[in-house]
Amino acid sequence: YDDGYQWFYEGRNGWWRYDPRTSEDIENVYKLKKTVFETIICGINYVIDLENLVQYPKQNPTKKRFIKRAKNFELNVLGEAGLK
Ligand code: V3L
Repeated sequence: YDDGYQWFYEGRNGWWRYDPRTSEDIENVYKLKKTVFETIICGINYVIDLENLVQYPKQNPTKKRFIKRAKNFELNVLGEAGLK
């Protein structure tokens, strides 16, 4: 069922919602209590680290962004996957 929780990643002035497929993948991994997994976003391999609540491109671990699990209304949402 859908409990309304979604996943967000950090922008400069707020939070972007992940695309629905990636958000669902993260939620499933979160519920399995797994900590780290990899996924492809826009053709780029990202590491999603649910222990430290960050994502980063596998090839560039310095480019970390915070990620967050929340309901839409709890955050200032900038848009979805870069689209306003
Ligand atoms: N989903 C979609 N695009 C992403 C994601 C993701 N999970 N992670 C990174 N990118 P990096 P402001 C973001 C994009 O972290 O003005 C936003 O979606 C990322 O896009 O070095 O700072 C906006 O489109 C960036 O273009 O791998 O809030 C844009 O930044 C690129 O991948 C500006 O947002 C490199 O990010």
